[in-house]
Amino acid sequence: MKEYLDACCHAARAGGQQLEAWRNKFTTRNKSKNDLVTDADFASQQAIHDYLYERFPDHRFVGEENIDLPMTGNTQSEFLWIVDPLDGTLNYVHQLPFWSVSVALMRGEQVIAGAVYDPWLDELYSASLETPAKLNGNLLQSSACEKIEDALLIASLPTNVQRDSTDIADVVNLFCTARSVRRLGSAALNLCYVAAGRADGYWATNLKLWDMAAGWLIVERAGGVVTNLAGDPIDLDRPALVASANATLGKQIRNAVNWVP
Ligand code: 2AM
Ligand code: CA
Repeated sequence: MKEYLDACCHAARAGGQQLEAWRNKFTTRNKSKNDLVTDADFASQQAIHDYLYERFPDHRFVGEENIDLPMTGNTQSEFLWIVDPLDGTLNYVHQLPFWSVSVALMRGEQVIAGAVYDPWLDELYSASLETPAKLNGNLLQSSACEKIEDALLIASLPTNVQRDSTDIADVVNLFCTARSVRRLGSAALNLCYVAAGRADGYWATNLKLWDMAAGWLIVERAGGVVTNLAGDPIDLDRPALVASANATLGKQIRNAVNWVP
């Protein structure tokens, strides 16, 4: 396991180096309205892939950016690397310092190791099934907050959120129930902030696996709880989640977003 965790950390840093290198020269294009991708996303994914391919040529690889890479062709291995080479591209493009690289390794249906790297602050979050969550080598512990009225929460909304959607109704109810709510722009880092006790909970309805695989394990290994909106295990095909510092708070967040006006 140690070599896998070590590889997650190295790969995330390798991606982060590319993001730093491209920070003042990238070009941007729209994948769809308000959904951006830059040269930096691709350079980071390539660097992560090349590093992992050298160490684990038989493993499988899925990254957010669709490029043809040797590891993506391997359908045999039970090991699957799941990579978001730049989580928070919109922030990156606007030079708002809240973006990250997320690298996770799944064996079968289980995430066994993960790392999230924030190049701006040089903060590396990591965890494995056999290792507690750490930030730059220091142990992480989620917060002790058990009351939603005392909680600082983070929420994510879909890229082109609709005015009359349940997402908007739910986030309004969170605003009226929690101490406050932030929308920060990188799901992977949001999860790490719950693990670190910088936020007490995080709610998102429709993430992608690469947004949350590493952060999910990091929250759980820091003592936090991650469930779907019903309090059950997450559906990996369509991850909607509540991550919370503890189960007591998680239930209150779920109640708030399942609220019917
Ligand atoms: P937000 O946190 O600013 O709302 C993950 O890469 C980021 O993409 C999320 O942090 C979120 O930004 C945004 N995002 C895009 N589509 C989303 C969706 N359907 N559900 C949740 N977050 C989404
Ligand atoms: Ca991304």
